[in-house]
Amino acid sequence: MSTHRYLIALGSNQRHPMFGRPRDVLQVAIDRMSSAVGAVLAQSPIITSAPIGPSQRRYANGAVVISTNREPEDLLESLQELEQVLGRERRGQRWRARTLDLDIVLWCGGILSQEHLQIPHPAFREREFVLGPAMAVAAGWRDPVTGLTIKQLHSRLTKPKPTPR
Ligand code: A4P
Ligand code: MG
Repeated sequence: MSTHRYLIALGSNQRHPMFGRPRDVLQVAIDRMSSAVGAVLAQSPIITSAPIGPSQRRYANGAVVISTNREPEDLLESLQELEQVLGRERRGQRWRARTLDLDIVLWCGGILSQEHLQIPHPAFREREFVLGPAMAVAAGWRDPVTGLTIKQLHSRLTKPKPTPR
């Protein structure tokens, strides 16, 4: 059985009745990941970010690099179980407020394109709330699609655009 490395993005913008504030929910999720899924090799600081999309509440976001023998589909299943255990209701509209969202951003195996799972995560290059925390744990990790590192993707996203004359 081989070992895989993954970059996982975490987000929460709703309190959990037992675990508390969004940032506390993320910490519980990270602790559970390390006992139920695989070793957490690096953990970013947890940031607060303005919501993208219809939800009004601010998010707590973070990122981890994990090492596990789970294949991508198995990992997605475990992460979805964890989302459910920590209180996410999988009904209603997309992008509603949620206690926990776990996305697989990158995988050491490169590109995976399946109906229910795309790696790299299709939207991560445009999201500062993913690239910011990811910088802290995987700055040199190269996106297999663009060939750019997380650090390069982050500066591409955040550097001011030249104003047209
Ligand atoms: N899926 C496909 N590829 C992946 C992958 N690489 N990792 C599928 C995880 N899941 C993947 O996801 C829907 C389906 O995507 C899954 O069943 C899986 O088969 P979901 O988590 O149920 O739905 P969602 O989270 O509502 O949709 P999505 O597209 O994951 O939303 P995002 O992209 O996660 O965006 N603003 C801030 N500041 N911070 C945030 O964290 N998050 C969102 C949600 C919007 N705005 C935000 C934030
Ligand atoms: Mg998601």
